[in-house]
Amino acid sequence: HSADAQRTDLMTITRFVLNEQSKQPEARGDFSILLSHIVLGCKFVCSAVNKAGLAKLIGLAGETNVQGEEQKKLDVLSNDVFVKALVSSGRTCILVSEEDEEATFVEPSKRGKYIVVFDPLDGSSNIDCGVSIGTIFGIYLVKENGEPTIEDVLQPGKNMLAAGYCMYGSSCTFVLSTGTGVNGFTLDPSLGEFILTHPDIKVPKKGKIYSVNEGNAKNWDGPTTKYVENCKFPKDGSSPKSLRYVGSMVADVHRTFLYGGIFLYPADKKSPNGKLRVLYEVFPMSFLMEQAGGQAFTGKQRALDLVPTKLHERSPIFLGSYEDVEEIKALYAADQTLE
Ligand code: P6P
Repeated sequence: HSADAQRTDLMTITRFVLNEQSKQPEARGDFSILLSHIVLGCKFVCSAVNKAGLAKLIGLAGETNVQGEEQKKLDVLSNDVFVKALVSSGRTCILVSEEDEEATFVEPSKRGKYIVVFDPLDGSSNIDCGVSIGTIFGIYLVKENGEPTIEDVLQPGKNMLAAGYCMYGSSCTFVLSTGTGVNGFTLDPSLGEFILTHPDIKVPKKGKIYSVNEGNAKNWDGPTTKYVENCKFPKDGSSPKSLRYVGSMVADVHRTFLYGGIFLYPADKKSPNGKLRVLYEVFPMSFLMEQAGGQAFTGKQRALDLVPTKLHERSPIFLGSYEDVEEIKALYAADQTLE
């Protein structure tokens, strides 16, 4: 009987968010409507990404189709879909995308109270070899009721109302937090619905995996070098950690949520602010990681306390299991005292 009950009690993401929002007395459904448009965008991208492999044969996105027209690259196509979905939701006023140099200010007639920062297809360089990629997004409330300005976007990550990502891999997984924990949903293609499959995700307190591009080791600073050294040659006689690095942030961070460990994209001599972007990579993943009981650190401070000054600003990031991040925080603190 219980198996039957489970099969018929489908907790879709739409139902889940409506439940969550019904607990907010002042909620008028705007957030649920916004989220449903983000979910629509992800379903479209999931379908387009899954067809990408066939693109070579049938000339879809990123290839020249049979009429010899250059099809849009998947990341450009995904960006177009998200911008149109978010504008048409009537719930947004400013959009910041990895794909667009400037912010999009929604026309007054379609304006709502939310700001969405997003990377429509992060890791898209991995599409051709079939590695998982993803959409990452964060949601802020506009600060002032007057004319929206870029100042409304440059808010610390701790001001985010919600954040999430959708990973296009062996299955399509949508991970979301609206500030009361983290939940994972898997797309059931036969229903076209995201179903709750990972309720209340908590990152293990300590992990056995470190995730970093060791190819940058020559340029790392002292604390990162020491930390990675400890992962490989533990001083306390414990067994060495495993290295897992996909090179696609959504895949590396999703594994960290489920298996624990630490993901690092440190600063190095070539890129003093690291590579990952603050607004739509570092903040959403840091928001989620804290909601799942983990930590996110920039090498200098709690990642969510960072106040961005430019739209596409970068920051070093160390995020994952609480205790693993504590260790690298201690190494950076010790390094400060030496200066
Ligand atoms: P590297 C993908 O290009 C990306 O933006 C992230 O998804 C990923 O974590 C990172 O860059 C990988 O960078 O320098 O290790 O190839």
